[in-house]
Amino acid sequence: MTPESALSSLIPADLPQRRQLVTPIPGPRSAELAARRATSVAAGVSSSLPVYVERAGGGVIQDVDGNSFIDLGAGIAVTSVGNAAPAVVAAVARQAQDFTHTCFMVGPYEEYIAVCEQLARLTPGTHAKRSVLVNSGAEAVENAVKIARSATGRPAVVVFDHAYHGRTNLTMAMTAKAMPYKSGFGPFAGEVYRAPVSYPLREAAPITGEQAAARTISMIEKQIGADQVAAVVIEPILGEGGFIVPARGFLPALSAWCTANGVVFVADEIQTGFARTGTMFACEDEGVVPDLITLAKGIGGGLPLAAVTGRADLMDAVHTGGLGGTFGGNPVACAAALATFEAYESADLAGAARAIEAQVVPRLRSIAERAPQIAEVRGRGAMIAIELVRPGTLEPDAAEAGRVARECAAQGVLVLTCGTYGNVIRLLPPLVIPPELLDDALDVLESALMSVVR
Ligand code: PLZ
Repeated sequence: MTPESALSSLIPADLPQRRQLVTPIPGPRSAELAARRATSVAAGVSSSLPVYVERAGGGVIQDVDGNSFIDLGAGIAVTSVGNAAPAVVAAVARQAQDFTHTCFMVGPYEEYIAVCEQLARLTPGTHAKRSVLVNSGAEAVENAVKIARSATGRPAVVVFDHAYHGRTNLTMAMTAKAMPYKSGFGPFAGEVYRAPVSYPLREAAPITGEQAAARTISMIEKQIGADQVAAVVIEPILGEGGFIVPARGFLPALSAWCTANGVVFVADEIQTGFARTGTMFACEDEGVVPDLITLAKGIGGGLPLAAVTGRADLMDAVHTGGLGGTFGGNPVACAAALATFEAYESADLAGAARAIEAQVVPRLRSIAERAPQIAEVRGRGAMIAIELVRPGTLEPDAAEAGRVARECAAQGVLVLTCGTYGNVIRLLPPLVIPPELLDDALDVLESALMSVVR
């Protein structure tokens, strides 16, 4: 199979790849479900789309009223191989027939081992590696911290401004943004220290990546002490914080400092990983080889699975029985992951991500020349952001981001927002999205950005 035919085989054949609205948004069935939801689902859980999903595949989400939306969110960077990708569906069905669960800590099975072998092969670096499989991104980050502390005997964890690492107690402490993630949920875990990152658009004066790293390192040395630091945990492109791409040189300098000081460098590639940024992992862009890498989202074609993969000496420093969990490395999720890994390579989805960048970024840059509220278009591969401000300033405009997202949804295009200031539109399409469909979505996004009813 050529990469092109491998790619099109990931799209369910009977789901038309088009945008089509056949009812008002939300339609009557969605409105009914919204009413049921109000009396059964906790109010703390929110949703971006006002409609309820019936099917999804390729670049399309179909709702319960028969409306078809273009999916520029991929379930927050999860369904990179496409939703209900036929190869993944078949692997899931096969595994579910054999057995759905034994618990790897009770009755181990081959699929778990095969996933760990593939992760060792796919992640940066040729050193000996080990993996542990868990259920969610937050759980992977928690385990990376446990492993780093156990291996180094040190307490401190360094995280960054604008970081997002999850919603569990330890990862809330590691996440930067108070609302909605932390407010009212404290007290938080101790020994978590926040350092400045490199955010080129918002530096007081232009500085290089190396200079930004020196600023970070100086803060760590003065306020924590290098010999107290177990791990530095960083997203190579900061996701929820606004798709912030650190200046070139920042990550390599930070990683080199970690190596020189016996600090475990943890790349949180939960959002950036698995071909999303045009390479299998975002770290590869600058040749950074992390000691540990946290993985989730794109790992399993939509099934819940996550992992910590890293240096064998660090991973194996933990005592027997120190890592685990009932569902971690569930066999159905592992089967899905194995089919998903196959798809990334046979369909060259990293190449597809680069093609998406080539299609989207020049178009957005040309819109930016005409839309004064766009401060910056940035990102890599199929992880692309538009940061919105009050024209002529750098003052974040969250209301404008919300307006654009709502207007897109009303026209049948799902776009997500993000950012510490809530003022960033982010594009995370499935990597299998057909180019014509993506063009149609960009037309809608352009008219939403240009229809300034401000
Ligand atoms: N690390 C880098 O992006 C999840 C969060 C959505 P979980 N990001 C989406 C929300 O509002 O909850 C994420 C991430 C990075 C860790 C996580 C956490 O992954 O699988 O959501 O626990």
